[in-house]
Amino acid sequence: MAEENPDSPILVDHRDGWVVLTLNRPDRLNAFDDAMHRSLAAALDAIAQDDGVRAVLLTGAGRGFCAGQDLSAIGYAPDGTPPDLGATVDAFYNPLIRRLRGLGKPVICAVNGVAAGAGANIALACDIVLAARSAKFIQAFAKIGLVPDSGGSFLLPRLIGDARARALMLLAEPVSAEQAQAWGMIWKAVDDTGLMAEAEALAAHLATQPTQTLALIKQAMNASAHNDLNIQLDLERDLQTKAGFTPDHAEGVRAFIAKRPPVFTGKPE
Ligand code: T3D
Repeated sequence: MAEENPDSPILVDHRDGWVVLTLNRPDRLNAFDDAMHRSLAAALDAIAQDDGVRAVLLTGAGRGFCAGQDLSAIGYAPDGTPPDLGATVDAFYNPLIRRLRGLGKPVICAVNGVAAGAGANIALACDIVLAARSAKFIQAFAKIGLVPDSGGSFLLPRLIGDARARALMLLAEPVSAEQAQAWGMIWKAVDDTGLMAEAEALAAHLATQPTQTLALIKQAMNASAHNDLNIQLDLERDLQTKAGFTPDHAEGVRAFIAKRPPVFTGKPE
């Protein structure tokens, strides 16, 4: 998985039990071309298989987080015939959102600068989103005659309500990090200079927590978006059954009784 090349579109930096993934096309505000998609998919798949990685931090190089699709990489035919954009969504954006939501480890997003188009929605698909105070989120799609993708039309109304989501998508107006926090769109706006330290501390903390249980919590939260209460209650029972059999649950209870901090392994057994 290691990608040491500083020119790689995705930088993979292994820390103690967690990984920093950096979108690395700063000249284009980290807009996605196919190579960056492939590199990120490979990194996430490797992380999914690696029991030693218990949390992920996603961020961007340079002054932007991600400007969505690289508009210069959309392949128009020499005669001007437009490409099938749905094919790109199918091949890259949808699998990316599914990878992020389905990864059995928490994904923190440190939005270090502008997050536009698919870049905004990729951030929203992460589990905990911190943003630099100077960052902004833009549902930029309508400005170029496109519809929100990468889960935006699903995630955004659930985060901030229909009225705000609808207006943001129709108007393509930017939302500041502070407004995003106030609306419940993200976890926290953070001073620019403190963003990475705070995000790294969060990732390091999560990497010491009961990883199997965190995966089950993600599962519950993902399902809650579409389940009714009765179905969700049944799901909670099933997930609690699984959590109850994890060694980290036993350790958590032992540590509580002994009045000492727990030492979670994150292992299934
Ligand atoms: O199949 C499919 O492709 C469908 C999928 C679609 C998913 C999408 O994400 S569609 C939405 C695509 N993204 C956008 O429409 C956003 C375009 N970018 C902007 O509106 C602005 O760049 C920003 C608001 C994000 C930032 O503005 P600003 O003034 O801070 O920076 P800038 O000067 O516009 O950009 C800096 C450089 O990055 C500039 O290059 P240059 O002039 O220095 O050589 C600019 O061209 C480049 N850049 C920014 N965004 C993109 C980009 N290059 C290619 N693609 C971009 N999306």
